[in-house]
Amino acid sequence: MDVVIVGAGFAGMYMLHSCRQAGLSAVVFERGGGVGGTWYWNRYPGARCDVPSLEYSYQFSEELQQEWEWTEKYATQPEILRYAEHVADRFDLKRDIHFDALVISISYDDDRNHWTTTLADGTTTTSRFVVSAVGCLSSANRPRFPGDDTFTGKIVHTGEWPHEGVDFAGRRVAVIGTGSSGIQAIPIIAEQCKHLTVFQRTASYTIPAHNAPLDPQYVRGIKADYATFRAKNALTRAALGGDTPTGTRSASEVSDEELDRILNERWAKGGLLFLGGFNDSMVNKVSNDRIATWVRKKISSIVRNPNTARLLQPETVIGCKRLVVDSGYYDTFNRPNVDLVDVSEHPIERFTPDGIVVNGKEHEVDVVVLATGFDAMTGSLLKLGVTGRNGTSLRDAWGAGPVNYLGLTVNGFPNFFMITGPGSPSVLTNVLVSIQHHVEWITSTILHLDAHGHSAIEATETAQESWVQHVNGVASMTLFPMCNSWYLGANVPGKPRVFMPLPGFPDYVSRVAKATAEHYEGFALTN
Ligand code: N01
Repeated sequence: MDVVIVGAGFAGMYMLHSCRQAGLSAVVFERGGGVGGTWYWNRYPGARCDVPSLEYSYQFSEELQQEWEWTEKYATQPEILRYAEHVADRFDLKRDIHFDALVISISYDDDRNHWTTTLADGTTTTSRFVVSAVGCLSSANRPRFPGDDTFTGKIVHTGEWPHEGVDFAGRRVAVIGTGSSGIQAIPIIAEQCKHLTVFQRTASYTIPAHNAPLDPQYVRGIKADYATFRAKNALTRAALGGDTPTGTRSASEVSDEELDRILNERWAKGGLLFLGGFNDSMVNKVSNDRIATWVRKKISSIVRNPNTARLLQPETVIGCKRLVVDSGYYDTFNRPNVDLVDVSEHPIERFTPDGIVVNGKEHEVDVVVLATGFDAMTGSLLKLGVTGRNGTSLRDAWGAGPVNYLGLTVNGFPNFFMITGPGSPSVLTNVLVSIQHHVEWITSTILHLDAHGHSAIEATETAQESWVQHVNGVASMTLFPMCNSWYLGANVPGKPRVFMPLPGFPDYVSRVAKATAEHYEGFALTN
């Protein structure tokens, strides 16, 4: 094979298509039973994308983007999975995808300059190139609790949701975790179950989605010139929302009335662009504090029980953990069948056969939903068992945190590429846009190597050292590192604390273009 691709989510699917278009032989190994990646696994009730569907979609085929009809502003998980299936069928991708194919090791052979990928069933495949398309949020973080093996009810994780679904009717349910997954699932589970207890360690800031069916006239308008719509989005820092310009003023300078007016407008519009009402929300602590205070007041105006309202008000910088986009989350705590248990000071002590004990009190439940997130950005990559030159493992090379150049290649791992790897904007963008950028760069780089008689490419040590410094430098100019987020690896005990994604898509794209134009500056190309 020319290329082995790991993962058949949106990154792996497009990588396969792009390889074929370029005349390269390629095969995909996917641990799941179908395409769709994160949308294949995350089938929990309420799962929905927080990027508008007209943006969270491929743009490599004009026919595809014209023919596919999204029904809602924010697409549900089933609809996105149908879209992934449609793309796989339309471009006949499945004939080169092996499903239920768990990769257990990927080893570089120094003498032959090729990679051997081994599956759990012992099958091996050799290839000139390997592309990791494993996704940034695909390795479930499943904390263990004392006694959890004695619990007689059901325990499910949002990121590994049972395909047959979970019947909550008449059941007492616990949700542990209040990030995006928990916050999406909680309102729906509350409607379906007898009683819901939410165990919250850290409150999140969440902004209403104001989801609605898509207006056909609006869709026609976008489709009439989809290219311009896409181009505008790609020029924004997060590669999304080009039609909603960022405010030009500092939140620290406007009057209380003006602040209130702008934030009310953004709240009414809803979604991830809430912080874009001002030009310094994520770089100026004074501005950020004013916005955070406004949101806290908003929460207390919605939640009727003052103690619950107080607990739901986050104390952290707003936006340093990913903002959540919800449908009816705060209002759910006004329901008589929903309780909030604060586990910040008194963590979950243990599970019993019948429930969960916190601060000496047992909460009896039948089902526990772990909405406890992911070993983000590096978890799935490191599970691949990648071994590069001289038998060095990626796990060892990244012992102190991920080190690479442009988030694409690693020194000592020739011809191994990552799509949306750590060190690239990835999770701080509309990831479909980042995926397209990486896929197209990888394919054109392979073609460049072949055209110029090079057999291998990898990052130089110097380039990757300065790239890591660059990523840290950019992150430290923002408020992102100010709380314990998964961006920093802080949610997984023992994980090195390094800010992994790079803020700012357009600047990143120009840096990649410049390095490429300057004869692949920062990469070593060998004959
Ligand atoms: O995971 P999270 P997620 N005891 O890590 C808590 C994307 N996504 O799956 O904050 C008690 O955000 C943990 O508490 P704390 C999106 O990028 C997108 O919700 O660590 N609690 C936290 O509250 C998102 O950011 C979409 O103190 C424990 C929660 O579990 C990312 O995925 C939908 C605990 C985990 O929150 C991850 O979101 C869903 C413990 N031992 C996800 N361990 C959309 O597109 C962890 N927690 C809309």
